Amino acid sequence: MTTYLLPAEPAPLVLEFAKTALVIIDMQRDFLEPGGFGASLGNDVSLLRSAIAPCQQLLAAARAAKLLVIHTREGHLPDLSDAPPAKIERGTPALRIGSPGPMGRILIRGEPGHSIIPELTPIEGEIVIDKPGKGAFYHTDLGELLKERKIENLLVCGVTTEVCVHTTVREANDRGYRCVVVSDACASYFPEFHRVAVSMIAAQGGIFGWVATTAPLVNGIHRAHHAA
Ligand code: TIU
Repeated sequence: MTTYLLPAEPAPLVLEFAKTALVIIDMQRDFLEPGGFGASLGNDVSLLRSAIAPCQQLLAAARAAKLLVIHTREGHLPDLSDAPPAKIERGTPALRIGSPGPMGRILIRGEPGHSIIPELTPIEGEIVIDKPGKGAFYHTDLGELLKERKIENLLVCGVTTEVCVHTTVREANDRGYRCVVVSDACASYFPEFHRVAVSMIAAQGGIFGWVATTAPLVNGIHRAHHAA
């Protein structure tokens, strides 16, 4: 493994892949398929599907190059003890977190809707972080895990751009990680929010991190891997 100068906004970024992890945020059936949490909030879940193929390409490249891969899942314990009442109370009562739906209880760990979509199913050796919040650091062991592995850079993709991707990147940025948001590998139920959320990352000299696209990143991972 070696380094690669990634074309990115607001400026190119030197990536040392041995210190870099791919973080795939919440690519779960609950957000991407009909009948889950995303749909219960009134969203058109088909809008998230554009992120699937780019996430698959990033995942394939990361696996080939043996990069650390982390998948996250948003969800709650069956007894809802980790779900703040303020989070549950929102929305139509029949469609709230914990209510039964076509993919099992909405946003509950262990239910069919909570699982990662089949296109991106984790394989052995990949880390799956279950998180009760929007950010992947809140009430999880992600921080310790990244420290143990001496990770400095996070390549972040998944859904949704302005909610769980943004919250995670903000948390990571404050913890000192260089975050690269892979714009075409993220998606939102609101295309305008996606566009603005991506702009916010790289604005002000990269106030939260960097923005790149899948193709040069995948090329860079392959090139660095074959040069090593
Ligand atoms: N509603 C929405 O856009 N997102 C979430 O509730 N969670 C995640 O982004 N994963």
